[in-house]
Amino acid sequence: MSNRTFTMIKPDATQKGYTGAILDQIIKAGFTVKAMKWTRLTQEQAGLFYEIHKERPFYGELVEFMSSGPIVAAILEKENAVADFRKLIGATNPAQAEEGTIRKKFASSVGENAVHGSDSDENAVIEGDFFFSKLERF
Ligand code: FUP
Repeated sequence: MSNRTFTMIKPDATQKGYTGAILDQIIKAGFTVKAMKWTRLTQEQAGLFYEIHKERPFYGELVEFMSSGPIVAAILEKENAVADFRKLIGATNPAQAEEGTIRKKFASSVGENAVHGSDSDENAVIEGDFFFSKLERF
């Protein structure tokens, strides 16, 4: 069990002005920010980040959406970070997300679902390394 996970606040949420409220909920849930940046992915970068989903029917749409506006990328620390963060954000489809979760409150659809959260310790490391150098982590 690792104590770090990786998140992105997605373009739907940044563009609706939810960044502050989402970060507030994350921090109040006990996560500490180890790295953070406000940036925008090119289509190529979004395609690389989601390469694992390349064969899925929604890949093109996902790449288009994730490069459509700014995002906040962050590495978060907390005991049991990956599982606890997945619980905090809720199900991929906001219609199925539990009451009070970030996706229930801020997401509008399975595609435009406000936040990303790593699904394993291994992917948390890969995804954090995609965005942050050693010099950008504290
Ligand atoms: P999650 O781990 O909850 O982010 O969800 P998945 O790994 O299953 O999917 C990754 C991303 O693909 C989701 F955040 C949104 C997108 N997606 C779709 O656009 N359509 C789908 O049917 C499923 C996922």
